[in-house]
Amino acid sequence: MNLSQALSALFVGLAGVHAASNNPPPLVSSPGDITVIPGWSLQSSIHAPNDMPRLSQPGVDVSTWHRVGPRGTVMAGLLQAGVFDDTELFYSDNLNQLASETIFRSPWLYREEFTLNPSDNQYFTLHTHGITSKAEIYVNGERIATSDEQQGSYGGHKYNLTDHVHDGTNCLLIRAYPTNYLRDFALGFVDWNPYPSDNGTGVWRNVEISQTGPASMSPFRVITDFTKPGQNQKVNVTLKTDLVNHSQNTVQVSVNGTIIPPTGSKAGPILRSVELKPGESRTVSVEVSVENASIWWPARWGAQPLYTVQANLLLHNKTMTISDKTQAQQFGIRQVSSYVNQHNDTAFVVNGQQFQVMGAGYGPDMFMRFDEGRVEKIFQYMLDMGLNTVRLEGKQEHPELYELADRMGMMVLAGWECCDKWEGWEYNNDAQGVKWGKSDYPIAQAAMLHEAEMMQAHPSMLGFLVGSDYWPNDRATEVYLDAMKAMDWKNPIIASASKRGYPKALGPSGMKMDGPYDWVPPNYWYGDQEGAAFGFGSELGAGVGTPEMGSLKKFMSDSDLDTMWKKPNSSLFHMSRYDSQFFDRSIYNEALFGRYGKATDLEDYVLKCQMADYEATRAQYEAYSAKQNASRPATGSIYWMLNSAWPNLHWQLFDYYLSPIGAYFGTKVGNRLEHVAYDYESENVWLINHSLDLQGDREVSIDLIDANGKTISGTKVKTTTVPNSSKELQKVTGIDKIQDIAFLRLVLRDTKAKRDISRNVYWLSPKNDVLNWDESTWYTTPVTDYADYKKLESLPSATVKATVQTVNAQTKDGWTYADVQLENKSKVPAVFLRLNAINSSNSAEVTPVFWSDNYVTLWPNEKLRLSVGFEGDIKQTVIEVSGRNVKKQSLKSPK
Ligand SMILES: *[C@@H]1O[C@H](CO)[C@@H](O)[C@H](O)[C@H]1NC(C)=O
Ligand SMILES: *[C@@H]1O[C@H](CO)[C@@H](O)[C@H](O)[C@H]1NC(C)=O
Ligand SMILES: *[C@@H]1O[C@H](CO)[C@@H](O)[C@H](O)[C@H]1NC(C)=O
Ligand SMILES: *[C@@H]1O[C@H](CO)[C@@H](O)[C@H](O)[C@H]1NC(C)=O
Ligand SMILES: *[C@@H]1O[C@H](CO)[C@@H](O)[C@H](O)[C@H]1NC(C)=O
Ligand SMILES: *[C@@H]1O[C@H](CO)[C@@H](O)[C@H](O)[C@H]1NC(C)=O
Ligand SMILES: *[C@@H]1O[C@H](CO)[C@@H](O)[C@H](O)[C@H]1NC(C)=O
Ligand SMILES: *[C@@H]1O[C@H](CO)[C@@H](O)[C@H](O)[C@H]1NC(C)=O
Ligand SMILES: CC(=O)N[C@H]1CO[C@H](CO)[C@@H](O)[C@@H]1O
Repeated sequence: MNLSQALSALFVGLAGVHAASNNPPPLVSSPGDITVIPGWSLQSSIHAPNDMPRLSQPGVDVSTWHRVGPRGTVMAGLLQAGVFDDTELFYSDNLNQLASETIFRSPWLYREEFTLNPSDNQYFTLHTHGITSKAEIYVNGERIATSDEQQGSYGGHKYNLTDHVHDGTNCLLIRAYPTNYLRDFALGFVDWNPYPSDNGTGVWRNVEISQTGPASMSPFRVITDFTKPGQNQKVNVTLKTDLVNHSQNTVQVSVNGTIIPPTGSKAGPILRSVELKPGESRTVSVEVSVENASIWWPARWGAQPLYTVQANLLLHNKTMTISDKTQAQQFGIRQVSSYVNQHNDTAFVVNGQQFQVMGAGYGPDMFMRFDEGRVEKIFQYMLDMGLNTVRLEGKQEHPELYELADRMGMMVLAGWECCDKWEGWEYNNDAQGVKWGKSDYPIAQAAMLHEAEMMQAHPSMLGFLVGSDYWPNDRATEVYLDAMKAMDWKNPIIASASKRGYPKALGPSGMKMDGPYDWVPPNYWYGDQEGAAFGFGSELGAGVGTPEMGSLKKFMSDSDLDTMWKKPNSSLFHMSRYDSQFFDRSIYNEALFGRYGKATDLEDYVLKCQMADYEATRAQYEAYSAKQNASRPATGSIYWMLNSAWPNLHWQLFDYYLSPIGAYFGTKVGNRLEHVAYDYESENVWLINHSLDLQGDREVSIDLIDANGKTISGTKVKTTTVPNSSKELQKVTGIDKIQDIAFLRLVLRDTKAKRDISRNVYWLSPKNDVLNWDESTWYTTPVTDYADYKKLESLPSATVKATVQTVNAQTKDGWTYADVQLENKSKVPAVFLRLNAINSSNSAEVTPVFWSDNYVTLWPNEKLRLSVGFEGDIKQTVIEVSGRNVKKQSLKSPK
């Protein structure tokens, strides 16, 4: 279907009323049941009658409406229903064709019928978790919520359905109002990408119906008194739940539950009896003693043991009937705290250890489609790159994200989004968000209560930022803090992601937001200003993340691709939004051509981009790693950004199709657990250790050669490494002797285990980039003289022998693991070798794909073995190898 056909498909009408068909099984049938509305019929209010009471009666024929899943924005629904196709929408500037569609400026209806069998003493509740931007809710012809009550993308509410439901078919109708990011508490993209055509309007999160007896209970909030690991640790776990009496009588109830501990740990029972008077709501605390507590750690530092708690609320009548129950909830035992150090920088502590945040900023899908499997792959990529924290800037997604993070050991820095309505403060003149009025505070309160409840028990929570670019005013801060307190929030609460100001009640944020967001050279990170490696950088990076050719061709037309390299200052639809600073690649391209030479064709351009991107992310993470215990420590770095909401040209470490790129492997090298890094500014070598337990003797080899493979210098240094710290080793000799270009190889070796731990090659220019710090802007620091890598264009060519070895093909889970042996058969270095696994049936890159290393540079006659893992069959996979000065070859898999 092309776009104009798709648009006319939006204009589908409404037929008459028809009799209700056979009743399916009831949605909920026993006390304690809670069920997600399984799907919706979706229609624009323009194409439906305006009579909501009638439309929300069972029996209306909506068979011509779009059938969509349980949660999804309007666009997500239309994509799911096949009205649009994202391959087509994302191609070139096709999305622009929807920009002026008036259909997105009117409300949309989500309607569903379902069966219930209410009986005496049974109570029904509707649970919302946020509807964008706001909604009226109707049940069986009656309005149960106004759009003043049900407001905001994070407004989670409970509505009492008891008097509104009946035996047989019931109907729920939601009228969701269009969204304006400046006016509504929604999920905006600011300058990340073009806005989704519907601004995210709709029932983007699940809606649930629950049934209880006379008394109900809330999910548990979990508090532990754990501070630091010790032996046979005894930990007190406090479980809190809110009980409500729905009946006209005094009821005697018991909270009766169990904790299932991980192996080796033991937890007491949960038992507590209380009397609830008529009209009473009360919070009950149960303290449970846990012996041999299993401690939860971030991925790199240990395991992720999880405890599961589940309880029933029993009525004390003769049969001890269940009145309500909690769903199984996971929690972990660990402690997280933060402090502002003497430099006014925030630092985090996890289980008593200094925790340097190495993170990146998360982008949800542009249409808020949530695929848990995709998020899992994204987190796997993060762990593979050595990242330990994901920052969600107002994109808190769904409970599944936190459960994944708990299981995978990924720390989460959640928080509210910048700009837009969320930061409509009197003192914020940088953004256009409508200033807050009296009616906004209850919306913010509901949002904070709901998100805090969802996140509270998760061990993966590192903190919550109640502001991003700007801090909340005192009144909003009080609203947020009261809500956090009500939800027993024990993790750090931080005023904002910048140092612009702070509310008294919270104190300084200790996080800097001084850029860069656009290109800066590698030596920038070793400076002592702006975003350089000191303190906590809450969102920063050299703006890189260019996809490789295979991905580019999926979303860029030939003319878009021509524009990208032939008109370096032109705007591009697949960069940031049109009104942002980042709509073109002019700063990046000027540096790229200035340092690597003008692009001669598209392939040459993309290859140069990969080198520049690799260099950029490696330097950022290496510098932050190197300075982790400097006199002014680098306490954290959040790369801007991790991934993109749609196929994008920058601000990402892998592309929308999950293809790892130059920026990915630069990050992966820069974050290695143990590593040696070159300091572009001081010309020193740094020894880095991010582990808590690796220590002892190490040997570092430092070798510098020229383009012909001739040695400029070679040194071996003996040293010892200490956990969770870095130190300067010594200066690289011979940098001053570089003629046109040189390659520096650093190898870190564990001499006892006779094993190379880290191996890494830099290309170095006879002159360094020169920064003009005084002319820094919020997004970059200009460069007055560029490093010169132009010699890379005329390197003597190298021959590399490459073979696929040791194949563990198609293991039980369908994954293939293989090694690729590379051998440089030349006397000159083989530079920037890229290995790519291609599916031979469709010529597409296999993703996700996990390479131990990539974009590697080999010394003359050097051998290097890389490993790869991917889902698929090696027999249908071709491994391609190419390089800056190496001809492309395709490897056949061994028989
Ligand atoms: C989306 O929000 C922006 C403000 O951020 C507004 O200008 C635009 O009109 C909105 N689009 C729709 C379809 O409502
Ligand atoms: C843990 O709980 C027990 C029983 O309530 C109490 O005696 C003990 O003091 C608590 N331990 C700590 C460290 O609070
Ligand atoms: C819900 O409505 C029923 C019926 O009117 C009432 O008995 C019950 O107390 C209400 N529940 C709450 C939590 O207000
Ligand atoms: C609590 O539940 C367990 C089963 O999960 C049951 O064996 C026990 O008798 C219950 N306790 C009370 C007081 O009802
Ligand atoms: C705790 O662990 C120790 C050592 O493994 C063991 O001897 C002891 O029995 C355990 N205690 C409990 C309550 O499981
Ligand atoms: C106990 O209470 C439940 C819920 O109100 C009711 O259905 C059940 O009949 C009661 N049982 C007895 C023995 O009173
Ligand atoms: C830290 O901030 C406080 C004010 O919040 C200021 O007085 C102090 O000088 C700052 N310290 C440093 C080292 O910048
Ligand atoms: C292109 O952009 C760069 C970087 O912003 C700038 O220095 C240069 O003058 C621009 N060139 C043209 C022709 O506009
Ligand atoms: C008789 C009576 O007051 N029952 C109360 C039990 O609790 C619910 C919820 O708080 C009230 O709505 C009822 O009025």
